[in-house]
Amino acid sequence: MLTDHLVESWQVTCRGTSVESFKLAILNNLQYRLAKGHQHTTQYDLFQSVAYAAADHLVERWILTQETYYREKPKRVYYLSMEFLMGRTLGNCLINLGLYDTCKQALEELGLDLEEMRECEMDAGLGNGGLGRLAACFLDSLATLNIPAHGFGIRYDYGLFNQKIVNGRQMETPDSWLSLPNPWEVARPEHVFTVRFGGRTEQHTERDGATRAYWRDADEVLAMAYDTPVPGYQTHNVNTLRLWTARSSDEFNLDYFNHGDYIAACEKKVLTENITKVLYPNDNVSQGKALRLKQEYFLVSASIQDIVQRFKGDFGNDWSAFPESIAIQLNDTHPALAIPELMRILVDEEDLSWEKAWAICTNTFAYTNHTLMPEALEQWPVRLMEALLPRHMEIIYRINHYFLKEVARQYPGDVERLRRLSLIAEDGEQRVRMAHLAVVGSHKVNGVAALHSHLMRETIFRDFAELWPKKFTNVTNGVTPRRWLKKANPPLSNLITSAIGEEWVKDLSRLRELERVADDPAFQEEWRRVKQSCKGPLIQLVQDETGISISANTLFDVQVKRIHEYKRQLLFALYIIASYLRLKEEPQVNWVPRTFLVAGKAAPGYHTAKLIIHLINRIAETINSDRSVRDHMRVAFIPNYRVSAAERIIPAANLSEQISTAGTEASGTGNMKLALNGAVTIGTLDGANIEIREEVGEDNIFIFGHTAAQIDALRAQGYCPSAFIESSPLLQRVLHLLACDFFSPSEPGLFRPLYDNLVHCDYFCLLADFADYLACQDRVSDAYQDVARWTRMSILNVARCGKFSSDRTIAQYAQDIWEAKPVEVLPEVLTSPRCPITL
Ligand code: 26Q
Repeated sequence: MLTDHLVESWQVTCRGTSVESFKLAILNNLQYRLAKGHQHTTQYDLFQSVAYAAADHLVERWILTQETYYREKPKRVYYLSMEFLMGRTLGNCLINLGLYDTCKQALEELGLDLEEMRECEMDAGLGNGGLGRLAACFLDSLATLNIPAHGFGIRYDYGLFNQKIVNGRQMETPDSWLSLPNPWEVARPEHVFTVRFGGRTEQHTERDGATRAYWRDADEVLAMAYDTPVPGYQTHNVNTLRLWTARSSDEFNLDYFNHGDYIAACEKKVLTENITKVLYPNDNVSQGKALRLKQEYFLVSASIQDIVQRFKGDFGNDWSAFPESIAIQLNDTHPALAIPELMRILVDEEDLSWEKAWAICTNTFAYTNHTLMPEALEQWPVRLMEALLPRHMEIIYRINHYFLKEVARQYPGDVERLRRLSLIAEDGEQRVRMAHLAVVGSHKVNGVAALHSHLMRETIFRDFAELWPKKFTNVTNGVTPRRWLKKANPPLSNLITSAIGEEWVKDLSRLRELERVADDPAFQEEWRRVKQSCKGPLIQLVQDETGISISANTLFDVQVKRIHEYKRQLLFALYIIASYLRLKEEPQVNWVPRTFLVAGKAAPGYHTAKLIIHLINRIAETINSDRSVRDHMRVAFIPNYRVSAAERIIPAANLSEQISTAGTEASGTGNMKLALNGAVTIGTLDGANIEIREEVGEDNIFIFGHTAAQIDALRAQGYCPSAFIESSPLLQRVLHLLACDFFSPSEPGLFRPLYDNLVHCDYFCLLADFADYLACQDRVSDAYQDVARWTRMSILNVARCGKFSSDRTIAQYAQDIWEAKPVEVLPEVLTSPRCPITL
């Protein structure tokens, strides 16, 4: 009976892709899911109704996808990440389903506006920056390429903080993104795993003579799953992002309840659930906080248990099938405890020999490194590990023992090498080197851009690369063209499609066909009109958020990314000050009016980064209120940079600032998004900038500054900024303005730390690159004045950045690292369910 009805409802909903049925679905949701009539309906109610209507379309495909994977038992990819920076979902979901126009029209007929509705959606900001957004782009590409994949992460109650600017300073407020219902997630209370912390270990010799380890007296926390569907573009495959939330377990509190201490029981419950309360807001810095370690293990333990359970459902105890049917990718070292966790389950719980278990592990895991910055490399105190994860610490010691034994065999007597390679750092407090654990426990280790992968082999993993040269590889990052061009920039997408068709959305290399029209005056004219039209929404955003008016008839010079010294927002600020000085002193005939736009969050405890934000805001105030220059330049710091803001800022940019000290930015992905939207890059030879130059050609990018090798040499000679200061009178005057409180007259000494740092240390070599940067900016201005030349550059940037699609990146991971193949969910199966439900 139920089966018949399900089939019937299936067919009804399947047919429901008309405007009429979409309208009906929206109204049904409003009434029956949200219990709202015509009165008291909020914008968010309407958004939810639309979101549910869209999500309902995903559900059939989602179920079918999971059934297909279950039936065909292909190799599955699990992407473990502490961060998934998804942003908003509605627009993307409608685009991937091919229902955008249907939905738009349905809403229009109801007197509603889809754009307005989309603005109601909260960003899912469960990430800091590049690493988290990369994970989100990868999910989109995995689904689009029909690869059976799951994302595993944490469902933080609070994502990355919201940034407010108060009197020029960054203030943080909590991001309570779940305060309103999230229509995309499905709670799975039946999918819970117990995660343990603390306690002690015991070893027992069993009757058969084997010793076995037991982990006793641990505290227990439950991990409960929330699933979000991840649709591919123009495919029926819908993958899953599974996020874990911490719930206290009853057993755990029983003691207190039995003793009648209700409040203590509740306190313990609250403490337990703190594990998934908040995302740590550090980007590229590892703070050794115990709660962060707990979060990492919580993600790892729940995910590995889930993976093993599903494996056993599919293959029983045929453990040899494990690495053939499962690939686990570690997004940096944050989930590296997955290695000892899988060892623990296989050896302690499933009774496998150490050797067998180890072979399974190393053939299953692969590790992506995202940074060479020493302060970002995770090292956890052994003392903390022993207290929190006593059994894992033993396993790590044992891994290290066998590993160092092998090293000693290959390099007899080389004690220094053993010290360098060890999983345990012994200088000062003993610490576990998570990167070493990840390298030893994986069969592949990749960097995220060619230069970064090269430097990785030469620096932090030099000894490992000598030991296992074939383990190390490069997979250059990419971004999803669905979100970062089709969705973020409809005017440009439409123009591109009108010129070359829409194949580019799934095969970004097709953008090359634009080269044909790069010099066509009529096409150029259209291109400029479209680029110009993208500025409107950004102008509005800047006005609303900062009160600053900016003009579309200026060059939009944009630096958007996390605020970090190595990214050198301060160098951008110095250039803005220099431009101001030059304009005031010799009103220049060929100055191109510019709007300088900066956005990005500073980690709350990172004082220098916060001071840089403050400086940029003070520079903005000074310049924007100076009548003699304000028609030639404006400056704005756009608060609360996040995915949805990026989608508005990036399409409007003319110039993309990618000016990190060479050798510090692993890849960058904002550089790719901006180039894909027709911004021309000014940048150093760092990260993926190098590959962008290779693709777009030297004539279509502005490169300046010392190379990574030159920076190295500079530092080796004992870099001293004074020589660079002495040789540039302009630089001296710029620095003087910083030192003499020109931008902080009412707060003397405010920016002195920035000045002192530059003049005395300048670790990131801003002053060494200053002169070349300015000269390069002058070349930019010249190029921009030649309208046809600039337009051609803009078109060629788009035409030639097909390489930077995350589809290409994922295809490479699938082939070189995971050996995973696509499994296409067939649409004809959708219309005739062949899986009768038996009750
Ligand atoms: C570690 C331990 C404790 C607390 C926080 C952290 C932590 C959190 C986030 C360490 C690092 C990160 C983020 C790193 C990151 O975003 N790296 C960026 O990754 C991008 C994708 O590969 C690259 O494009 C960027 O170049 C790189 O900076």
